[in-house]
Amino acid sequence: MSNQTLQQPRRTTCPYCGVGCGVMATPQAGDREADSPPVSGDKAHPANFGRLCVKGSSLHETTGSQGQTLYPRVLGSRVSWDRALDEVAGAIREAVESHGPESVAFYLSGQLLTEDYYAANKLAKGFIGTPHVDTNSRLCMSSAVAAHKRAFGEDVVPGCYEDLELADLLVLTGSNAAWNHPVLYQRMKAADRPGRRVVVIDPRRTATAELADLHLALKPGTDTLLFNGLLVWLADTGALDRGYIEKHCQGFDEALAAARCGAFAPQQVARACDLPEQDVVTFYRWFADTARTVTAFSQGINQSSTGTDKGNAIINCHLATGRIGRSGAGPFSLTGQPNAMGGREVGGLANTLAAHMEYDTPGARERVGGFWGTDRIPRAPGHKAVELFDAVHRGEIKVLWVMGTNPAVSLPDSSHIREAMKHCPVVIVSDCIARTDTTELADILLPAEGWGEKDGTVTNSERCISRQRRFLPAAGDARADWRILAEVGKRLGHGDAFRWATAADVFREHARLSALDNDGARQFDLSSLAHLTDDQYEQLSPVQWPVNGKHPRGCARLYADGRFSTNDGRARFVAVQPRVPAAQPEQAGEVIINTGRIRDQWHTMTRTARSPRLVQHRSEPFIDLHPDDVVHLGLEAGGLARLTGRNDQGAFLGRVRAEPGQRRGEVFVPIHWNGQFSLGALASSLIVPVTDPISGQPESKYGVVSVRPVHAAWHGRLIRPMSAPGGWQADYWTRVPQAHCDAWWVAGCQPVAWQRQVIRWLGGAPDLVLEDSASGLYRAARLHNGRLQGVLLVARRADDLPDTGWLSSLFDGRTLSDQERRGLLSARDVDVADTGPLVCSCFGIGELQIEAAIREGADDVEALGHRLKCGTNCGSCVPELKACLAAARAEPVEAIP
Ligand SMILES: Nc1nc2c(c(=O)[nH]1)N[C@H]1C(S)=C(S)[C@@H](COP(=O)(O)OP(=O)(O)OC[C@H]3O[C@@H](n4cnc5c(=O)[nH]c(N)nc54)[C@H](O)[C@@H]3O)O[C@H]1N2
Ligand SMILES: Nc1nc2c(c(=O)[nH]1)N[C@H]1C(S)=C(S)[C@@H](COP(=O)(O)OP(=O)(O)OC[C@H]3O[C@@H](n4cnc5c(=O)[nH]c(N)nc54)[C@H](O)[C@@H]3O)O[C@H]1N2
Ligand code: SF4
Ligand SMILES: [Mo]
Repeated sequence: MSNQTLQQPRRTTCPYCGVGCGVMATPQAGDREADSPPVSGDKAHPANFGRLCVKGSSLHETTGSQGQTLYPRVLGSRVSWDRALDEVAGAIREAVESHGPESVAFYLSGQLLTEDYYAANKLAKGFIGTPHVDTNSRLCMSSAVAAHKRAFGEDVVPGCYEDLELADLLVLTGSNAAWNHPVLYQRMKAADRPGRRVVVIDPRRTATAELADLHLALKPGTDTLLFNGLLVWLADTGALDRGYIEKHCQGFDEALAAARCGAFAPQQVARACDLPEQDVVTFYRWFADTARTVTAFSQGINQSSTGTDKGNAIINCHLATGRIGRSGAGPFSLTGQPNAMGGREVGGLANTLAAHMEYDTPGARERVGGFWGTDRIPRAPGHKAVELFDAVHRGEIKVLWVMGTNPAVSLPDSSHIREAMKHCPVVIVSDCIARTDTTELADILLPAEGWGEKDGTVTNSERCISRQRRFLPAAGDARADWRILAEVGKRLGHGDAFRWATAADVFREHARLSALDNDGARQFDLSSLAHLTDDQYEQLSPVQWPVNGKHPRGCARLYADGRFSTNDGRARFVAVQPRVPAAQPEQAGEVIINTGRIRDQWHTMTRTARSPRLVQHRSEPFIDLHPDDVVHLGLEAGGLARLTGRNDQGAFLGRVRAEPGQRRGEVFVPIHWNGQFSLGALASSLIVPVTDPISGQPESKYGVVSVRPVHAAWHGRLIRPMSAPGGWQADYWTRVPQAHCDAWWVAGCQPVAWQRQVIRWLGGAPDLVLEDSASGLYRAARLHNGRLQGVLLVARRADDLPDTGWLSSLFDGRTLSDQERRGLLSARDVDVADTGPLVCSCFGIGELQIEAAIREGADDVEALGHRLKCGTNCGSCVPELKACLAAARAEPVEAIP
């Protein structure tokens, strides 16, 4: 056994969602291209107790250095670090001298570690003196942040994960936790017991709704109406906690009066939200009757032009019933990114200063300036993300440094964003992945260390700080983001302020700042961690802030004593007037667009698409519509359609899926595909930059678009070795990365003379061809020295194309056997059975296997799990297993002859 395999696994934290699961990973000394051993869940971590979802358990498939940013580049050419850092510092210095500090801007990310984030905030606000530092958390959490601040006086999530298990009523609104916070969802599910109820509020019937006793498929954007109605119901049915309201809160009468201004009786609410009245009443009754209620909310609440009000309408109901900071009770904002919370702690948002101190907190500017040793801190907040890129577009920003985010894909109105970056004199991009839609726009590209290569901390949704630990050597010359920032700080003449040797040094400074003059006014206080030794930092166990004299081991629930972070210690009710999105469909063919996530991809796919396992669950961009809409809009399930925005801004081309869980007149599209993976399937290109007036968060969940069928004359699959040259063209394509090759799903609107064109597609003349022009079938394969160089499969209908999993496996460089050659054009090993489309990613179980098991008597999910193991790891395919079972029940089992 080699030394390598004898290495002890290291504890680290998953770099994806805000659940923040602990991961065990085995160090790789030297040769990182060797197959990394699979990661596993950390049984000791309080977020997951050993569980991982499919994204977490595929992490080892995403760490190879192929495709990573290896070296710094200036205008495309590889340069030394010295040169790159000189260029960055030089550009910043010049911009500040010629145009003032406000001509420099930073756009950061909730995927940076706290140490990176702290360094960026300190360099920008403290030493360059620009207020224009914002982050992708603006698109994600800023409405929740603003709601917390309005209600509690500080951005605090009062509860913890255990509350989601203890709650007797669990309300999940605007959250598809089954797919987006899977391990937490599994915890909620495992906590199921008689009497526990779950309400899911989401216009779509999602996988999460499987857990629901009541699903409220409300009209998009109407959450405030629903919760305002609830507040009135609570008041009118004697369900208020008057004592709590009087002792610990302010502003109740105004909030109630505001709620009474709109539609508030269940019947009116039902009409306005487009829900059955009985369902509204049931929800209100359950809420009124259940002391232990948690309302968990996510992007269906935050990503709205009224996101902050939606958040406060929810919090109002919890304050009114005194259900906050108690076990099993509270409003619970589910954070998206792994370190969205850490970024909020350091002050990464443009409107905050540092360590939960605001620009307008009396004395804060001077206090932070004194601590950092600077007098350059700006006086007022800077631009929020959408405004920031508008300023870039207007030419006001001369140097833009984008770090750990892909704004060309994720910000609304992506063509405007791309134009802004193209025209910006100097765009610096730090990313661990070389080719993204944003790195393509970089003048200076900096290789950042990625997960596994870097050291630091992240804070999850329940305020739990965990260590991310290095277990891989850096790819190429990559460096940690905080180091890059510190080097630039030094070059700008601020050596003293950036003299950190390790991530531990940065963390201690961050912890000391949180403690500075903190007499309990700010809950965010890490004073007990300010003097960790290097060793203690290395060993740091997960801990929930605050971590201070009062709570030396951290604290699970805050505000239990009813004392909030406001000046007078009272929470604030916020009077909210319901507003609904302004744009409405008017013309025939117009529908409401909703955008969001799928189970197995992470955002812009830079990392998750590197795992062949993760591209199988949904392999191409899709458009979900109600089956009735598919018919009356003249579409075809399995066919293609194009969405276009008003004024022809943006477009989305994807596969139509008839989805009974969609409301009529509304489509859902995934946010993940972008220029690296598809032709024109950029959801954000269809989102107009309407933002919440308080938080500045874009309304990414809502827009009006037209939908039209795209009539394809043919559909195809092209499989080529990785990075094979192109030369072919199609009206539709999506790249489906495989382990040893690339698969392209393609379609065209005009017939193609394949005999002539095939050379372009396969990079040479085919060796095997099968053609049936009557049925539109064409199949060809090319070999070189017995090795496969390309396969092209074409059919008139997409449904007639075979699964290509087996073909893809033949590109591993082997010389094909006769049997394999014989199977090429039928796309399957002639001796092995086809398993059908993948359902369970964890165990690689396909639909045909599941159907066979059902025929053999497996009659529920447990029985399927018993036989095939499907659904027994992360559990996120359970809804699909249920659908297979339901479909089988609906079919006549066997006709008796
Ligand atoms: N697999 C996966 N997991 C992820 C991520 C990922 O990219 N992939 N990203 C992470 C990040 S950063 C985030 S922010 C979270 C997001 O996690 P979620 O918020 O759960 O994710 P979304 O799919 O964006 O949106 C949630 C739901 O809001 C619903 N919705 C839309 N409009 C409304 C409305 O008006 N009212 C209500 N009540 N609901 C509405 C949508 O139909 C959708 O089902 O996920 C995290 N986890
Ligand atoms: N229409 C629509 N738009 C949305 C949303 C939506 O629901 N609908 N959701 C919004 C939300 S909630 C979010 S969070 C955003 C997410 O959107 P983005 O932040 O743009 O998406 P990611 O793909 O996560 O981009 C992260 C980038 O950082 C890189 N990276 C990873 N680790 C590191 C590191 O340690 N250092 C550096 N320097 N780089 C690193 C990755 O390779 C990747 O390129 O999208 C938002 N946009
Ligand atoms: S639930 Fe989130 S944090 Fe946990 S393994 Fe999955 S993606 Fe990672
Ligand atoms: Mo997010």
